Order: sequence, then structure tokens, then C-alpha cells
Amino acid sequence: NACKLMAKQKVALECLSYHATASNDATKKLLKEEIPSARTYNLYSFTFIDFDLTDDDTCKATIRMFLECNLVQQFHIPYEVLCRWVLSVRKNYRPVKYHNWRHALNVAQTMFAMFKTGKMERFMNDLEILGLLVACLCHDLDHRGTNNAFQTKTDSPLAVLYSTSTMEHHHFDQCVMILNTDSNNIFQALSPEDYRKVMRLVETSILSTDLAMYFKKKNKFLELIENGEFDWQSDDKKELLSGMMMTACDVSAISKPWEVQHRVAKLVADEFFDQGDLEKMQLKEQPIAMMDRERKDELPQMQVGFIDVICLPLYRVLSETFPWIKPLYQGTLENRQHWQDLAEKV
Ligand code: 5BB
Ligand code: ZN
Repeated sequence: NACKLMAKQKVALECLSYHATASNDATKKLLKEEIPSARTYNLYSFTFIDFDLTDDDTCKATIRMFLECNLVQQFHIPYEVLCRWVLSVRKNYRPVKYHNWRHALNVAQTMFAMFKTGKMERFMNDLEILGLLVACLCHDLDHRGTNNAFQTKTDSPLAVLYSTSTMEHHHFDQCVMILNTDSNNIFQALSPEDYRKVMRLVETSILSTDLAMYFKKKNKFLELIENGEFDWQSDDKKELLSGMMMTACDVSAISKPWEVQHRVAKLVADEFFDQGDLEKMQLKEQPIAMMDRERKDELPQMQVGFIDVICLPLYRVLSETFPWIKPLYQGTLENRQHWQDLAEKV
């Protein structure tokens, strides 16, 4: 316990130098700007791409999703607070190659497209829609480009604090910290009961983005689906479904048009290789294949494995139950062929 307290202090100290919320000037500027239509940003599509958006646009696209879901009105979110919160969330992502703010935006947009184009909003109430969008935007906050295993191996204070789902607990902590900073609380007008409900949903949803959690829960989900479940209203079933949706959104780069998937996979690989380099230098350890730049030829084969073991099975069951999200399955299947072709060339 004393150990944990020390770790908590270390994490806090480390974060203090890094953490900041949005400036008033930036907030005022965003507040005054017009928010382009959902169509301008292609927000309703499963083929949304952020590459051509400016940093300003990424914030406006985020605000547009809140407006389209009518969340600002429904939950009396002061518009200035929403602007400041979005800017603060963006600021608390680090400029790592893949797990950065752009990734968070893409994950949130896939969730939005699943609600709207995928017609899944009918299974959620407005509070759950709010919680899931917030969870997507915050789910990788302060990611350092290294995974849970790396935190454990390097005895990072975060790993002392949280022995399982280390980074995911930290992402949620960062999310809470931003909300609790002056004039950043988009939940400020909620009743105590709704506040508690939405925070719990945000927490379980962020924690469910740990792939280990997905593997733990997927069989239970499959079982429900195989038994022809159509009522997703009870709390534990809703939690299970939300977790599966979070994973589906988290890995959704795998379903994008080939040129996009190819470019994103390179970013993922580069971030993995950077961790591999750290392991070689700091720990004098041989990294696993995925993180070893000497083995980048094996990347296409690894993507096929990732698609077969994680992505396709998840998108298959989800789209059997919620047919309007089939584009996620279809796009992934097409990319599998591309990766398979590349794998055979080597
Ligand atoms: C994933 C699980 N890991 C513990 C061991 C390796 N596998 S993997 O074999 O399925 C794998 C996945 C191997 C290589 C990969 O990328 C090489 C560039 C990937 C991979 N992971 N490929 C991707 O395009 C993406 Br997106 C990802 C996800 C990276 C984030 C991991 C956290 C996901 C939480 C749901
Ligand atoms: Zn993520």
C-alpha cells in the first residue's frame, strides 16, 4: 500500500510536467468558429479518413458528432465547456506514431458511424451514447507508445499502481483528471445518478480496450449471440456489448480502404519497432517478432493473423446480429486478401 502511494506520487509528478488543459484563447477561438456539416467530414461513413483534416478540423469534427447526437442540448453541456474539453483531450495525447489524438478521433468516428449508419443507437439510450463517445475519445489518453508488458518489464510506476490493464487504468485516470479540471466538465449538468452511471460506463468501456479483456469476455458474448439474444437492455449485457463495440472501433483501421489501411499499419509497426528498440537498448532483450525491425518482412503475415484471430471473428458476429455494420467486415475481408498477396510475395 505504501508502495502504491509512492507509485501514485511518481505518476502524478511525471504527469504534472506534461498535463495541461486548453488555454482560454484556444477555447475562445474554437467557440467562435462555425462547425462544418457532418457531410463535409464524411462522418456517417465507415470509410472516414482523417489524413486531410487540419488539427482545427479534428476538433470541429468531434464537436459535430456531439451536435449530431443532440448531446449538447440533451445534457445541457455549456458549449464553451465542450470546446475546452475537446481541446484539453487533444492536448493530453502525446505525439507518438499511432496511439495519438488522430487514433482517438478515428475510434470515436467509427463508434458514431456504428450508431448512425450501423443503426445501433436504437440499442442505447442518450446517456450511453454520450458515455461511449467520451470513452472512445479518451480511451488512449497519455499513451507513451509502449504496451502493458513494457510497463511491467521496466517496473514503471504505472505498473506498480495497476498490475493488470496498466495503461487502460491510466487512460481512465487521465480522463477523470481532465473532467475534474476547471471548466472542462462536460458532465456538470447531470444528476448525481446519471453522473455515476456515465462515469461507470466510461470506465468499463476504456478498460475493455485492453485486448486481454476482449479475450476474456468474447466467449460469453458469442454464447449470448448463439442463443439468439435480441434483448441487450440488462446492465451486464449492455456492458458486454459496449466492450465488444469498443474493440470493434479500436481496431477499425483494419477495415478502411486498402491505401489507408496500408499507411496506418505502417504507423502501428513503427510504434511497435520503437518499443522493440527500447527493449534492445534498455533491457538488452530480444523483442518479439512484432516489435523487431529486423523482421519487418513478416508484417503482412502478422496482419493476416491479426485479421483472422481478432478482427474478422468480431466483425462477423457483430454484423450477423447488427447487419448494418457489415462494411466493417467487408472492408477487413478485402484487406486480408491484400496482406495475403503481400505475404506470399516474400
Ligand atoms: C496482437 C496481440 N499481441 C499481444 C500479440 C500480437 N498480436 S497480433 O499477432 O494479432 C498482431 C497485431 C501482430 C502485428 C500487428 O501489427 C503489426 C503492424 C498487429 C496489429 N495490431 N495490427 C494492426 O493493424 C493493429 Br490496428 C493492431 C492493434 C494495435 C493496438 C493493440 C491494442 C488493441 C486493443 C484492442
Ligand atoms: Zn486505441
